[in-house]
Amino acid sequence: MSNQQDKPEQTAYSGSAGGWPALREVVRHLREQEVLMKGNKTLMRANQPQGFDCPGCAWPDPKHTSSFEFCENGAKAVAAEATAKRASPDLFSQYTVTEMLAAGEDHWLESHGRLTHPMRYDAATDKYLETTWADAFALIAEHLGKLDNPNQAEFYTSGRTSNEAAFLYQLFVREFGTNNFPDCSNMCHEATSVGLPQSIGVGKGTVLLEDFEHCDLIISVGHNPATNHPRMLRTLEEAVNRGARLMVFNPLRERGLERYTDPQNIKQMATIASTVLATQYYQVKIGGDIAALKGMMKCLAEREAAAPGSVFDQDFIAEHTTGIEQLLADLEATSWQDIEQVSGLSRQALEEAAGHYARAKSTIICYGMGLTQHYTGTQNVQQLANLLLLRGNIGRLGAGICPVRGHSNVQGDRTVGIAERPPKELLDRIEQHCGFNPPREHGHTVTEALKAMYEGQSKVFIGMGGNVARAAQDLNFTAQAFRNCDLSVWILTKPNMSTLIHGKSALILPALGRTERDLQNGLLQSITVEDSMSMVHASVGMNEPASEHCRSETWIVGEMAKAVLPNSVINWDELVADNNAIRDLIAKVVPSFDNYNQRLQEPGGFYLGNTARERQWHTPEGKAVFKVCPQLQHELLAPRDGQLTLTTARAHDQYNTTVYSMNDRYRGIKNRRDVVFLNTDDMLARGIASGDRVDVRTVFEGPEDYVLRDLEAVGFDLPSGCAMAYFPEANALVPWSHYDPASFVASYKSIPVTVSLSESS
Ligand SMILES: Nc1nc2c(c(=O)[nH]1)N[C@H]1C(S)=C(S)[C@@H](COP(=O)(O)OP(=O)(O)OC[C@H]3O[C@@H](n4cnc5c(=O)[nH]c(N)nc54)[C@H](O)[C@@H]3O)O[C@H]1N2
Ligand SMILES: Nc1nc2c(c(=O)[nH]1)N[C@H]1C(S)=C(S)[C@@H](COP(=O)(O)OP(=O)(O)OC[C@H]3O[C@@H](n4cnc5c(=O)[nH]c(N)nc54)[C@H](O)[C@@H]3O)O[C@H]1N2
Ligand SMILES: [Mo]
Repeated sequence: MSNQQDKPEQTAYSGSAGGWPALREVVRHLREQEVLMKGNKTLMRANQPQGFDCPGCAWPDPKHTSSFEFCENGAKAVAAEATAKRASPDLFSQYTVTEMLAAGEDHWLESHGRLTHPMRYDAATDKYLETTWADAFALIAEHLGKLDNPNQAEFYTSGRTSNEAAFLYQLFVREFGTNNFPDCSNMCHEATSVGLPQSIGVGKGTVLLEDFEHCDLIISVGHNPATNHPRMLRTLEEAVNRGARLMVFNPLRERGLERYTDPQNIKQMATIASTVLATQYYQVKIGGDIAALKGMMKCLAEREAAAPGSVFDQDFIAEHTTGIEQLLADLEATSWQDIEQVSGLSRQALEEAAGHYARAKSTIICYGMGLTQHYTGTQNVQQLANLLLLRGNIGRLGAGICPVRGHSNVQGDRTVGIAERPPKELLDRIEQHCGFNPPREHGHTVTEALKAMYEGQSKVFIGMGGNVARAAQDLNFTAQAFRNCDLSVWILTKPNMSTLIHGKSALILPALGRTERDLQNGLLQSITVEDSMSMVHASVGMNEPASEHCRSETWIVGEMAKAVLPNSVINWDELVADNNAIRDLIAKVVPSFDNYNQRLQEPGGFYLGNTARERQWHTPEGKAVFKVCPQLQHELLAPRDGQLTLTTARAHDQYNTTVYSMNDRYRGIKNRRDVVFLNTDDMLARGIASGDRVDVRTVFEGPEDYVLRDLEAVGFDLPSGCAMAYFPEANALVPWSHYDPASFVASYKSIPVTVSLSESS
């Protein structure tokens, strides 16, 4: 037991983000994956005009022409794919699936490296056995053919899939007859895709990189670029060096947002200098963003009322927006007491933030998962739009909204048709150009797909990349959902836990990665991707494939389609033989892709455009809309005795469910992930000292007990009432039913919990 008198210590990291430690880590990871020579050459080609798009994040590159645009975590993503290690049939012959499950985590499983052969689950031996592609497709055709209704199958996509493969996939699935496209963005930026169209008529970011050269304020809400988008730090640094402010809203004091040393800046590296990034840092309470944003808007409204025209852009509001009266009435009705209590920020702090915003000529708001993964994720996003609209900060140089996307092509996949609620225009164009009538009925998001599988309504799951059994909420519910399936299929580069939590029949199919050469009929193929700022560019892999049996995702979809739809109206062989042919078809079907192949020749690719950036508002009202959100937070998060709100986030050494190592450098954590970060006053109140073992239990009214036992308590700089644990381990704490009803994104970042000393300690 701890000594109740002493306040527990806080863990912290004193260095800057980037710098020498980042370079050392790159070398260590390359060595660990046994790819030093090959990896170095591979890295030289990342995000280069003739190279491949980095499979890390979706942050754009300056025209794809800079000398060496890669980063520590991009390098790790490349090394993970270019690894010399192999998860061959030997691995699967050594263990039963039950033994592998017991050995227990993705880190161990993925450390075996790249998949080399198609594998089929054999129930008699409880092992995955080598199979052929032909037999695998026959099994898929048999199961899909048996269904009473095409809506009994789920077709998942994780966001690394290229535009070409994603387009073919949606074509196949729609010809098969369903819009069941659960997608990683359903766990990610779906709140953006649902919320922004209602506010500004488009579900994507409105800024381009050049806007960062002209803004004078950047507001960063709920994202951690030093870990998840390291290349973005250079953009932020350049803006700050130019004199722009960086104002951060984040419950955790994230070191990477405070100080940065650019590993590609020789002078900074030599002098161990660093740039102070965040000029203001507001440690908002978890789930307190609506309150903070409404607090800022309330201040602005008060100033505007005192001196009309001094704060709001009245001309813009009059010409381009609707709903200002309702917004002002709602702000008036919201009390300072509630705002302060829910946000955890004082009125004075919010006045200060509002003052900086009111003085800034042009403001960009960047945001990530800290904002979207809440019960109120969609409304959170809409409050950002409100704040920007008040000062006309959408649709002019140096201003706009910047959702920082996750997977490197998650935005592109959606654009080319991976959509469970597809736009009518897309379906009409498929009907017109592809020769079949696509289904019009809406399909399932991840949350809905899991329920359908759990209840036995959906019987087949096919995953194009990803690791849903770990990434989705409610690990037990999700596991049962997969086990209830008649067939589960994973098309992957590496084995992961989802392959072990399988249907009655199961397949693992090995895909080529983006760094690898894709030859079709002897011709080298390029693929294309869309970054966070709607720039589309080509990517060409040049590494030797991990195995002769690894196939491109386009080939896999084409062969699957031929097996499942023998009377298909699509000429799959012609499309699969040449990605240019796929792009020609995309150009006909997907708006804004005219002359796709020609436009790819432009240096850095081409811009898809954004109507809100042009101040054209494709909302039902024909204007940008101030969306009112009367409640400040979900009622489950209201303060109750002893209850804390837990958020989940990524450590520095992981890519989603792929854990590279057990370290989290910028938060001072080494060699472990079984931790929970706590406020030191909250620890003191519970008699918990740093290093004590604690149990974290979800406050949940229902038969299940959602609990993580024996985590190590770590004192950290975060507001009282708040706690943080790592994704994906903490998904065990998120009940299935805890999601935003508008976007279906699970509330991964606001889980009501109690924390107490471990029963076992
Ligand atoms: N190296 C690496 N790169 C990645 C990924 C990866 O795993 N590793 N994942 C990719 C993917 S798919 C995505 S979506 C992105 C994710 O990138 P991020 O959006 O940065 O994701 P998280 O690590 O989940 O971190 C979210 C941040 O939100 C803060 N936060 C938590 N709760 C709240 C809250 O209530 N309010 C506010 N204001 N902030 C909060 C946390 O403290 C944390 O700093 O990165 C992409 N890039
Ligand atoms: N608690 C909590 N849960 C979360 C989140 C959170 O912040 N907190 N974040 C959510 C978010 S933002 C996301 S995007 C999801 C991520 O969910 P997913 O996208 O489903 O998960 P990943 O871990 O990115 O998928 C990793 C697997 O993809 C495969 N893979 C990698 N590259 C390729 C490729 O090029 N082709 C193919 N076919 N396969 C490939 C590898 O085999 C690897 O095992 O998780 C969500 N879950
Ligand atoms: Mo994501």
